[in-house]
Amino acid sequence: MGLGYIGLPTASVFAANGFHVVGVDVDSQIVDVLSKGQIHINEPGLKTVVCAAIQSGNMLVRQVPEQADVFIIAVPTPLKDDNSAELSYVIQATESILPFLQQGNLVILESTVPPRTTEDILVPILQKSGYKIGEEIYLVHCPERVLPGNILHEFVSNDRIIGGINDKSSDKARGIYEKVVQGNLLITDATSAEMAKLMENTYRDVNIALANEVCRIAYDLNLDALEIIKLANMHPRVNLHQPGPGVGGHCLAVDPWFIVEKSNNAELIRLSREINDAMPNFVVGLVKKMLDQVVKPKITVLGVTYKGNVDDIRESPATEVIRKLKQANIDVGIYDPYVKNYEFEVSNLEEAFVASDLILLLADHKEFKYLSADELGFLMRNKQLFDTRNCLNHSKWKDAGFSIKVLGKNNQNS
Ligand code: SAJ
Repeated sequence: MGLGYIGLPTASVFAANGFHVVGVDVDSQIVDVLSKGQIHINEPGLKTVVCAAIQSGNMLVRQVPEQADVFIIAVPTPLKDDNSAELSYVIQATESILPFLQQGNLVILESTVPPRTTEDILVPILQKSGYKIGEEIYLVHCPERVLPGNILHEFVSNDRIIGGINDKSSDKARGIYEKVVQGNLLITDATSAEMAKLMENTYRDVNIALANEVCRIAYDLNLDALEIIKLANMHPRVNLHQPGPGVGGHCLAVDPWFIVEKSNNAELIRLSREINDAMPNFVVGLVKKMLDQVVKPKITVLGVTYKGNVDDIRESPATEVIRKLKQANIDVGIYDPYVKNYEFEVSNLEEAFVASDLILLLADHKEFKYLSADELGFLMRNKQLFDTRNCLNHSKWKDAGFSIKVLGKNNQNS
């Protein structure tokens, strides 16, 4: 149920391992695209696995569910405006399988959800089938843990948490996942599985907030935050993450709020979210300083996705950065080879760079390493580069006459 970033790889990997899979998505366009042998997601290797699954006959795509032994729910759980979880897709998907449930079926919730969702929301919905949940219908939360950009590998090799509403449910789910997962299968209860999943991304979000705070403190103290983080990380038990223009994507920027929603004690978790959400504004402040001598400035934004080498713009900090630049009457040209449909116009390389006063790199796509500093500098009015991901070869850009700023490296020209 759900053929998105998680559901589609999940469906096709099960099909590749000999399962008969019916991939269901309510979006008719997605079903059309997949039926034609195309895919709607940019993920390395995925197209090959999906095409093979469909051609082998092991995978069908449909808009409505049908009878099965196992139902896997992998639909989105976005944030509502008040930062609580929007569970309507999970609820609709669960309700839609009710007419097809048969005794002995296993229902697996893979979507990331606030703690207690499986017990408090899914159990009552499934009870409407008339079956005893846990005795006649089995139910587990088995959170996905794969990294966008490396999904197919991690799906098979990562350890997997299986949280059953009872032992029988966990045993059933273990029997399914052990056929495709090479990592360990970690058995627990449903609510612990929900909370453990959220803590994985919360750990990362809090750690990045700490790195972003070091970055901001370093500006106060005239220090190089990247050097400080590098030195601190030489200690065997320290692993500070990297500062950046903000934390995006559908995981780190969202999941910690699911804990905040459920407990007033989630103070550090809430503050970390706020620190990371403030980074776009911090970056825009630095950009304005770099342009304070320029009349009617134009900026070239390189990369608008939430991280490099993916096409995903969900919760991307770039959107907030661009919005704030435009509010400050700064003309913005955007170049991103991964993105076509975006709320702001994405240009070709030349249009994005012509008469520009500053390059602002926000996502570290691998293609950016091969840009010609000389040719692009020739198009620009002022040659300034602000690399917020510390990912370009700065000496190449410096040789082409650019002045360089790296987020966290304070004012020094490196
Ligand atoms: N980021 C930083 N500094 C860093 C690392 C990341 O600013 O040092 C930013 C990135 O630029 C991006 C955001 O954080 O905007 C999130 O990127 P990410 O690569 O950390 O994670 P995701 O969201 O692509 O995938 C995460 C993964 N979780 C963990 O590594 C704990 C993945 O394994 C999960 O399956 C996924 O969330 C998910 O679906 O929950």
